[in-house]
Amino acid sequence: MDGGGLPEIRSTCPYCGVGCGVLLRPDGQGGLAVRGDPEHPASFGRLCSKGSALAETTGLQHRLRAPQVNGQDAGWDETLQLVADRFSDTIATHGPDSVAFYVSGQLLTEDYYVANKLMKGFIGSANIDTNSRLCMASSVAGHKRAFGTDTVPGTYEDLDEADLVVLVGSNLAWCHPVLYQRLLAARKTRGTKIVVIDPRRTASCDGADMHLALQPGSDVALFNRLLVTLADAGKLDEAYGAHTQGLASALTAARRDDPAVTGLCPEEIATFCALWMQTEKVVTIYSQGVNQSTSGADKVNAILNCHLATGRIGKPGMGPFSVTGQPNAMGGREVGGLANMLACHLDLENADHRAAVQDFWQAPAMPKAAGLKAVDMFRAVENGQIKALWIIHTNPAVSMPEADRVRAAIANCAFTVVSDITGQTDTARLADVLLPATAWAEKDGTVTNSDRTISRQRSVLAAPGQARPDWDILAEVGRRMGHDRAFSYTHPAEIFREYAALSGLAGRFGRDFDISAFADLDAAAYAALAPTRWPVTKTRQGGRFFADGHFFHDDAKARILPVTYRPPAAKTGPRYPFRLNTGRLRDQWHTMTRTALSPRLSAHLPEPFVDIHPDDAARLTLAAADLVTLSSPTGRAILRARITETVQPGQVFASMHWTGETAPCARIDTLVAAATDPVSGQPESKASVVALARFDAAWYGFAVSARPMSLSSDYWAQARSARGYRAELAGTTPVTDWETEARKLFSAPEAEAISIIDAGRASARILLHDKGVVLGALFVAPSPVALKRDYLATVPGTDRIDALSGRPPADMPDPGPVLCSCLGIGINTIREAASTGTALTVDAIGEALGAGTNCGSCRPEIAALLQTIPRKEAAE
Ligand SMILES: Nc1nc2c(c(=O)[nH]1)N[C@H]1C(S)=C(S)[C@@H](COP(=O)(O)OP(=O)(O)OC[C@H]3O[C@@H](n4cnc5c(=O)[nH]c(N)nc54)[C@H](O)[C@@H]3O)O[C@H]1N2
Ligand SMILES: Nc1nc2c(c(=O)[nH]1)N[C@H]1C(S)=C(S)[C@@H](COP(=O)(O)OP(=O)(O)OC[C@H]3O[C@@H](n4cnc5c(=O)[nH]c(N)nc54)[C@H](O)[C@@H]3O)O[C@H]1N2
Ligand code: SF4
Ligand SMILES: [Mo]
Repeated sequence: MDGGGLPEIRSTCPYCGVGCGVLLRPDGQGGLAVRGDPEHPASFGRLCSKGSALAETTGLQHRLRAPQVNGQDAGWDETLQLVADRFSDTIATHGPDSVAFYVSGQLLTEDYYVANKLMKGFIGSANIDTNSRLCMASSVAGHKRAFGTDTVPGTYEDLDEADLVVLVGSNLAWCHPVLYQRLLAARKTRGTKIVVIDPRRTASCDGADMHLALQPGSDVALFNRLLVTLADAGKLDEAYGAHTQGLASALTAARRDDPAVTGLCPEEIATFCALWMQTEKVVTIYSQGVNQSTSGADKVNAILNCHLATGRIGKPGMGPFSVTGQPNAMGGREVGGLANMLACHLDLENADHRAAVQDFWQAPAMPKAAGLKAVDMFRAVENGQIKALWIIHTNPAVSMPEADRVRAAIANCAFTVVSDITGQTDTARLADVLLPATAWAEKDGTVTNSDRTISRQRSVLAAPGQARPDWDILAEVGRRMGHDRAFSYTHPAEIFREYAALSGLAGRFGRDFDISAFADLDAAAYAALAPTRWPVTKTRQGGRFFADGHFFHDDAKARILPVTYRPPAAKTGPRYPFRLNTGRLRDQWHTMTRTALSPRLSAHLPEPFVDIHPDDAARLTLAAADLVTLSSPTGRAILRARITETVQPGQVFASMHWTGETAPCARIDTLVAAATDPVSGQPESKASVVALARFDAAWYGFAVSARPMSLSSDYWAQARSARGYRAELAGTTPVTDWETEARKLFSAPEAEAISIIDAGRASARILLHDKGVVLGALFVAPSPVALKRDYLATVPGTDRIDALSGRPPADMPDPGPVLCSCLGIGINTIREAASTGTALTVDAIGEALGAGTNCGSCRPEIAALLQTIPRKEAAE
C-alpha cells in the first residue's frame, strides 16, 4: 500500500469533526492515494467510507480555474480591486454595517482568522457569521451560559473509558463513523452500554442497548426528569456542588416539566434514569438533534445540568460531549467566526477584551455589539440593508432554512462575491464575482477537531489554473482596502503565529483558549506540527477541563440553569399534519459538491427520498417508490417515498443533501421555516411541518448515460455511477415521441437507436449507441419502473446494446444496491452469501466477502439486512 512513488504526506480528512489523520501519496499526475494515518490520535489509522473515497473527489473537471466577473473570466488584479473598491465604497457611503461576510466551519483556522480580523478589526463591523450558526451555535451558547466559555471539557479517550454512552440527537454511526467504531471497540472489551435518544431509529441504534424514540423537541423534559430523579435519590455530588450555583432553581424548573411530553412510557424513562444513576462513568454525546432547535441552548443546558450536578465532568470516562460537525467547526469558534464572538474565546461585548484585541491588531475600529446572525443576515440582504456580501466555503442557497427566499435574496443583492472551488453550486451561480479557491489537498493550514486537537492540513497537489488559498485572497482584499501592514501575510505559518500570540492575551484574561506556546513556531516547526490538543502553554498541554471545579465565570463557578420544555415553533395541524425531520446520509457530505463526484459514495443512496411510516403511507394510499409532494408554509419538494418503521407515525425524515445541481425538486431547506433559538440564533432544521400528497406523474423514467444528461423534466435526480451517470425522472405531461426525448436527454441527435415502444401500455425503452458502444438508455412507464438499476448503471460505454431487457445476462449476477461502499458490495451479494448458509453474522459476511471490513460504517446496515433474511432460508 505504501510502496513506490512519492513519499506519503500527513494531513487531515476534510469532512467531519472527528478529524481523522490521512496519509496522502500523490501519484505525480494529479492523482492521490489515501490511507488512514495509524499515528493520528483521533483515528489510529481508521477512515470511514467518505475518507476512504477522498481520492475519487480530487479531479479537476468541475473546478473553477479563474476569477469570474459577471460570468466572464477575469484576472486576479482587476477582480480583487473590484471587490476591494465595492466593499470600500459601500462602507464609505452606507457605513460598515452595510457589508457582510458569511463563512464556514470548513475554512482552515488561518483563513478564518484573516476573515474575522478584516471584518471585526478593520471594516469595523461584526457582520461576519458562519454556517456554524446552523450547526454549533446552541452548543456554544449552552457552554458559555454554564461554563463562562465555549469549552469542550472532555477528550476522545473518554469514549474508551466510559461505562455508559448516551447519544442524544446524534447519528454517530453515520455522521462520526470513526468515533462510533471506537465506541463499539470499547464496548467489546469493556461492555460499554449505549443509549440512543432520537425520534427516529437510526443506524446508531443497531449497536445500542436502548433506544428512546422521544417526541421531536422534547429533550429538555427528559433531562429535567433525569435531574429530578437524581436529586430525589440523593445521587447529586454535594462536594462538587460547591463549584456550581443555581441547582435549587434548576430543580424547581425541572419539577414543573411533565415527562409525558416526551411520548415515552414511564418505565422507559425510569430504566434510563436508573442506568444513568447507577453508572458513574457516563459520557453524553450530543449533536444536531439537540442544537438545531428553537430550544437548542436549553437542551444543551438540560444535559450539562445533569453532569454538573453529579460532578461527572472533566474526569476520565465522564462528561458532556458536543461533537462538532465540520472539520474546523471548533477552530472557527476559537478564532471568533461567529457574529457575537471575538477571537480566542474573548467576548465582543466585553470592553476590556475588545480594547485588548484592538490594541493587539492595531485596529482602527472595533464594533461594540454583536453583528447579524445567519438568518438575520440574509433577511438584511433581502431588505437591502446589506449591499455587499462575501460568501466563502459554504452553499447557503441550499443549506439555509427558507432556501428559496435566501436564494432570491442573494440573487438580488447589489454585490455578491462567492469563493468556492467550483462554479457549479446553487450559490455560486448567483455570484457577481466568483473567486477560485484552492481545495483541501492543495492548501496548507490547521483545523481543530471535536476534542480540541489541532492538526495540520498539508498541500500535496498543485492548484488548478489560478486558484488561490482563501487566506491569501482575503489578505489581498484587506491590503487593497488600505490595510497593508495588518494583512501582509505571505504564508499561513505567519497567521498561525499571530493567532497563537493573541491567544496568550486571552490566557492573561483567564480564558481557556490559550495556545501561546505556538507563538514562536518557525516555518519548519509549523510544517512539522504534530496533532496537539489545546491548551498549549508553557505550563500546560491538553488534558480535560473542570475536574478541579474551576469555571470561567467571574466567581469561577458553573451555572446550573433553570430550563423548561418548549415545543417546536411550528405546530402541526389539519393543513400541515406531518413533522419533517431532516439530517444526513452515510456517504454524502452536505450539498454534495465533493462526495457526489465519487461513484462509490453515490451508489449507497443515489436518489433523494422521504421516510414515511407504513400507517401514514396506508392512509395516504402511498406505495413504496411513489413520488410524494411535500408542501410547507415556505416551499415545496418532490421526493421518492420510502416506507419504513424507522420513523414514527406523523413524522417524516428527509436528507439535506440534494441541490439544484443534483435534484432541483429535492432542495429540502425550501420547506424549513427560519424559526430560531432565542438564545443562540440557531434555526430549527429538524422540526418543520409539512403536508404530503402523491405526485401523480404521467410517466416515470430511469436513465443511464456515459455523460451528464440534459435533464428538464418535472422531477429528476442525477447521480454518478461507475460508468457515467444514472437518473430518475418523472413528468406530468405525456410525451408522444420518446426517441426524440432520448436524443435530447443524451445530447446525441445523430446516434443510432434501438427502441421498444409499447404504445398500448404507454411504455418505452430506448438505447442510443455509437457503432455498438452504448451512449445511454432510457426506460419509461406509466408507473414507477422496476428495473435492475445497478446492473444497468454498468452498461454505458460497453457494447451491451442488448441491455433493453433491463435484466443482466445469466452469467452476470446483479449485485443490487451497494451497501459496503468501500469494497463496492451490493445487497444481493450479501443476501446470497447469507442465504447459502455460510455467512450468518456480520463478521462472517466480512470473512466471506470483505464487506464491512474496511471502515465498518456499513456494519449496522449489514446486521439489519441479515435480520430480514428468514431463518429457514438462511439455514438452508
Ligand atoms: N455522512 C455525513 N457525516 C457528516 C456530515 C454529512 O453531511 N454527512 N456532516 C457533518 C456535520 S456539519 C454535522 S453538524 C454532523 C451532524 O451529525 P448528527 O447530528 O449526528 O446528524 P443529523 O443527521 O443532522 O441529526 C442527528 C439526529 O438528530 C435526530 N433528531 C431530530 N430531532 C430530534 C430531537 O428533537 N431530539 C433528539 N434527541 N434527536 C432529534 C435526527 O433524527 C437525526 O437522526 O455530521 C457531520 N458528519
Ligand atoms: N434542513 C437542514 N439544513 C441544514 C442542516 C440540517 O441538518 N438540516 N445542517 C446544517 C449544518 S449543521 C451545516 S454545517 C450546513 C452545511 O451547509 P453548507 O456549508 O452550505 O454545505 P457544504 O456543501 O459543505 O458547502 C461547502 C461549500 O464550500 C465549497 N468548498 C469546498 N472546499 C472549499 C475551499 O477550500 N474553499 C472554498 N472557498 N470553498 C470550498 C464547496 O464546493 C461547497 O460549495 O447545513 C445546514 N443546513
Ligand atoms: S470519520 Fe470519516 S468523514 Fe469523519 S474525519 Fe474520519 S474519515 Fe473523515
Ligand atoms: Mo454542521
